[in-house]
Amino acid sequence: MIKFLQNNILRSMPANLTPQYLEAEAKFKQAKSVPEKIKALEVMMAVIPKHKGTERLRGQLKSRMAKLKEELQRRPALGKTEFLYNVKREGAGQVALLGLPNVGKSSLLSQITHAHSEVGDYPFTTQRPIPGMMEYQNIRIQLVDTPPLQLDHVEAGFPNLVRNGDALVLILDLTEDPVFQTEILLEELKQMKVNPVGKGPIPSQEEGWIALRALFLGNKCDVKGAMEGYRTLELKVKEAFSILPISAKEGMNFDEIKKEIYQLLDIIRVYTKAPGEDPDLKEPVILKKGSNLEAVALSIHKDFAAKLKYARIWGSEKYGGQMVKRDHRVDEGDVIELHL
Ligand SMILES: Nc1nc2c(ncn2[C@@H]2O[C@H](COP(=O)(O)OP(=O)(O)OP(=O)(O)O)[C@@H](O)[C@H]2O)c(=O)[nH]1
Ligand SMILES: [Mg+2]
Repeated sequence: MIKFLQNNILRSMPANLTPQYLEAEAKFKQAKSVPEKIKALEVMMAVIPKHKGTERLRGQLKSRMAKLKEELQRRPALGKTEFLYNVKREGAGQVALLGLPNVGKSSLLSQITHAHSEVGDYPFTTQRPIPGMMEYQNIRIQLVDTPPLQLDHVEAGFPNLVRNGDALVLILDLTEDPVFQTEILLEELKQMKVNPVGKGPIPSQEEGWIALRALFLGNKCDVKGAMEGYRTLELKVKEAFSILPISAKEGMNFDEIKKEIYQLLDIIRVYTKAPGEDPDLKEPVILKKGSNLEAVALSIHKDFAAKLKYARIWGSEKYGGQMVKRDHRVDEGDVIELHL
């Protein structure tokens, strides 16, 4: 709808609009929040030439402003909660830890990262998202502990947090009917228009929906009888998803968790080197799986991508310093010498 309105405004635009107006209009189109949009629209209304030719456009701007102000009034408290749920992304990827109350999300975050998130033996201990950095080999991945999901209520900002992330970890308490918990989690994700995807390629999505890779963790394996819960859960999900039995309390399977979370991100690490020198294996270049040499150059500097002539590549046994062109696909662990 907004796109339609914008197109409409564009089409009826008279030729004599000033650069200031066009600049404000560009800002308006890029604005993500309602206050930002209002600010840009105010500028547009102030600088638009006021004559007969812009009369219709001025009318459209005015009614757009009225609608935006109405929208702002309708949700006065939203800004603050949304702000709390706006977690700045850091590291190689952002992964949300999701689950029902008391399943051990905060315990896992506190054990596997250096962050602290309060743990309580009562539900609803966590009331806002808490990020922490998980170290995996030579990279860091951001995990975000979240308040518990519940069927009848989703906090404003929660869906955005989930949708803006790179992947999901779904945590189940194996001592409390994990299959039922799974059904609730999947229903919650549906309401957020998030399609969790386990193994295999990411399918294309209907408009408004997004797909995110997801991993299942069955927690509290240290408790007697938990493995029975794990086996029923495994039967239900293992065909479509990766799943691990864990104990956040005892650190069980933490190496596996890290590896699986890394795999959720669909990224690769390559290393660059200068001619005649060894690569720095502590500083990987992180790229989406399927990236090519041009993407390697671009991640270092935008000029590099433009100036790139060829590269020499070392990696899996097939090449040993072979010369390759900019569209050459790179793989995990490749060492690359860029020539400009
Ligand atoms: N035995 C056992 N208890 C655990 C494990 N992980 C968490 N717990 C306990 O389960 C309770 C809840 O743990 P939290 O980490 O606070 O769970 P949460 O999912 O963050 O809870 P909310 O923030 O309320 O949603 C605490 O009493 C933890 O000590 C585990 O692996 N084994
Ligand atoms: Mg918690």
